[in-house]
Amino acid sequence: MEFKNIIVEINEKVGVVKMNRPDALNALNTETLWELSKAISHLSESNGVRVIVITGEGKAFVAGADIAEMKDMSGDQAREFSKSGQKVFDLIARTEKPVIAAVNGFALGGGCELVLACDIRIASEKAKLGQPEVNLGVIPGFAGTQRLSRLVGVAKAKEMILTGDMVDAQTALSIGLVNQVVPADQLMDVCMELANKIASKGPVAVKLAKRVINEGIEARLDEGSAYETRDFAECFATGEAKEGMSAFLEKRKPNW
Ligand code: CO8
Repeated sequence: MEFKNIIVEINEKVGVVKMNRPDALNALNTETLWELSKAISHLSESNGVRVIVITGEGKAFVAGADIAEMKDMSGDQAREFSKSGQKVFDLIARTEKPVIAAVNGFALGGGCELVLACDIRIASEKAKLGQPEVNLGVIPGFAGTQRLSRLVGVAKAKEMILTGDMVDAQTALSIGLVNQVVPADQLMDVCMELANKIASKGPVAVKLAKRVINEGIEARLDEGSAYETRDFAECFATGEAKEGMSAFLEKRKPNW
């Protein structure tokens, strides 16, 4: 697919989305958000693609929502912009395919919120993450107040959001904001290896595992456990469980 502000490539079973507005540090304007939404929908519907990786061109992953575009917004326009960004990030969080954030540099404001919407976060040692909105007289608007506290806990989320301070990659790792920190020149290799590993697993199982974990975060333990039972049974209903277990017993690779 051809876009102006992002590049989409498919490498076998992995779809790669590269945010590509480096002159504005990949800031999210309305057009870029729309393109991101189209790219994620396209990759979600592409049968061969099993995992999606999102990264950024240049020194930023995404340095936030586009400040130049937001500056003169009215309250109503800001409400709509917030809603449309949340919709795109919900699409990422809810797509059946796992999404890996390859955080190559600055992930600030809406960029940090984009990272939060992904399933797994791998950071370059050069990455810096933060919610600096209070420096601009605003608060996070793409669900950062909600996803950051769910991921790192209320105390750390409040510290980051109320001070607007960025954290470096090692600090992000220590508070659970990213899963792993790697040298900058190895970031994409590590992310592609991880993506290919997940892509080699049972596709229905991977899809259902993501879904049930997401549902469980919002639910009581007994409700979440019931969702797990539902999806455990579904693995058997699709025949994937039979193939996986047969392959194990026959000492061969499964044919998904
Ligand atoms: N929006 C627009 N342009 C940007 C942004 C941005 N978020 N970030 C950087 N740029 C532009 C700069 O203006 C500059 O443009 P130019 O070359 O034309 O002057 C270019 O990118 C390069 O940036 P810098 O020269 O500043 O690069 P530095 O290496 O000196 O600094 C920083 C890098 C520290 C990342 C710095 O650019 C910075 O602080 N950027 C802003 C970060 C920020 O505050 N992000 C949060 C934005 S608010 C937000 O994301 C809210 C999300 C929810 C919205 C809800 C809607 C209502």
